[in-house]
Amino acid sequence: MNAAVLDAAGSGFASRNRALNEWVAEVARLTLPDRIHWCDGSQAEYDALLAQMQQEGTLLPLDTETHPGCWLHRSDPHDVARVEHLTFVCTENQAAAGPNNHWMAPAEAHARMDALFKGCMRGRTLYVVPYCMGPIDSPLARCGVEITDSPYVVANMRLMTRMGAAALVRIEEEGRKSDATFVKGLHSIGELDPERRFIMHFPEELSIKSYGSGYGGNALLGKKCHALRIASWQAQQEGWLAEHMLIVGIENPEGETHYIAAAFPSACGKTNLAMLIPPESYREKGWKVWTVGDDICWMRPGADGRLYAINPEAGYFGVAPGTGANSNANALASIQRDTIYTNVALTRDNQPWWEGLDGRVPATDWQGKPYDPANGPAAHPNSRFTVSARQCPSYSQRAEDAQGVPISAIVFGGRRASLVPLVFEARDWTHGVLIGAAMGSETTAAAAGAVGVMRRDPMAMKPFCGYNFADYFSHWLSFDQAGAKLPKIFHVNWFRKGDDGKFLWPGFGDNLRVLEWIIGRVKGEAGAVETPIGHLPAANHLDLDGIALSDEASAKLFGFDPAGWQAEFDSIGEYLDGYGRRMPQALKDEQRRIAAGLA
Ligand code: O2Y
Ligand code: MN
Repeated sequence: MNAAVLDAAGSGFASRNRALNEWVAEVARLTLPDRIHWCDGSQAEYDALLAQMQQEGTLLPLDTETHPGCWLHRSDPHDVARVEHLTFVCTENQAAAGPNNHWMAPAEAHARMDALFKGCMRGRTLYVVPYCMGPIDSPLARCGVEITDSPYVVANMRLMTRMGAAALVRIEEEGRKSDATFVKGLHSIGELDPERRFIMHFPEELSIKSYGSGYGGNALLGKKCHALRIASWQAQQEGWLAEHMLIVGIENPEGETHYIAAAFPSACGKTNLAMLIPPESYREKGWKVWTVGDDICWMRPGADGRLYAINPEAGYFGVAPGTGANSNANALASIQRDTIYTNVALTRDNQPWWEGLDGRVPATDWQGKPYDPANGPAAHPNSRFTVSARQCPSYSQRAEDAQGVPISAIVFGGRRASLVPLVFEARDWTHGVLIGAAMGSETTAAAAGAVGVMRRDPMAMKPFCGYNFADYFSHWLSFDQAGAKLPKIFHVNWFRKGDDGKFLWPGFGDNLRVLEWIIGRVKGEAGAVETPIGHLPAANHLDLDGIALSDEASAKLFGFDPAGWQAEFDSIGEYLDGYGRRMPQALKDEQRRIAAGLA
């Protein structure tokens, strides 16, 4: 280790948490950075990082008149999405990780990663990034520290989490009460070589090691790695739920707000639903929508038996393409200032651009080349904006509530072109857990790999559950206890297509019509038809005033096809059997009961 590191790790700034100091020193000895910087999360620090990246040419300022405080980062063209095939859960016992995860023995994973990390920060700064997932004063929140050599990651972590001095104080206070409880995340961009890239999780050690990617979920370790993979493990041990869900508050004209948590696979419209703008007729009546979170939800039972939820994040890492005035005006309004854009295109006058943004044309594509439609889309399909949640016009003040918001309904959903109706309701909690476990969806650009292929994605957690899905389903079932006042569970599908291949449901703001029915069911006021797959609304149970649905659309959105569902339940049965004897019997029984009802 060189003198500068010895000085910084040994006698420079250090926290009052010994475990943290020792870990930073140990990482410095391994990675050999030139400098160590402990992040305080201040505006001055953020501004200095941005200026440094501008000087290095890794961050380009955008038009300061139209987009003040906005920047463009272009990632390596081979580093543009999460890499599920390089993402591992490393538990002592392979069965604990389950068939839903890639597994490696912890000793082997550490050895491989430490070989990659050896000396990798020479010539670089090692940033120590303390962060809190959730409101700083919340008993539901959990802390972590990410060590990274990427200033881009530091800047994004400041937007996405409560990062800096306040988080460090909480880590120090918790450290006084017990052993180190913070999650340790070690990250280096390495050489950005896809052949030398791994994202390893060690749930038993509450730690993460990520090497070789600077992009999104691979590098911002507070997000998918901590808040979902590690947190889902912690949640199982501590009796709560860490879920891939948005949280939205729906305020009716009487001023009553119901909070809904909804799980959709990546890039299936969670951000749009979380920031929904009601149709004009609903706005006139006084309906309002409040955004608590757009991607991750931590829930636990409160003293009254209801589930209470927080959004562990403080910002949005949203998909840019498709974000427009019609699809998500709130997101668009949020990202006019103080936003980091990644892999979007540029207009001639240096404004960000992507497919689905009206009014302007791209001049430069996401790789910085002159735009030529022959080379594909101008913006990368997984290009992103990072912005503080507080900039969203529909931001809910309850997002800061330390106790969380009470959840009235849980909604599962997928991208299904056929079979699955617009909405249906589970008969009870066990049936709802089966609906979540059986969720299927057509894949999107949010992860590397083929797009448009149907895969089962239970509770939208396939890439994110830090342990065996069979145990995860058991954990979900365990919430159904005496005294529990659990939310009702629903399934939605905004993506049903007609024979002409076009979407049958208008989606976006009109999805509020479905949420109104859901809230009506929660309150015992809305009607439904009983079927073997659950309670379905008939078309006249929803407020469809102002939208014209064809006969085909009504039949497919509100109907159910027994033969098609029989085949679907056979496939669900096979899927559950894939988890062997660990799969809870209650879920298998539920599948068999419904399959028998369909036969
Ligand atoms: O790392 C990426 O490519 C983005 S993944 C992501 C980012 C924000 C919210 N959700 C997701 C996801 O894949 O679910
Ligand atoms: Mn997500």
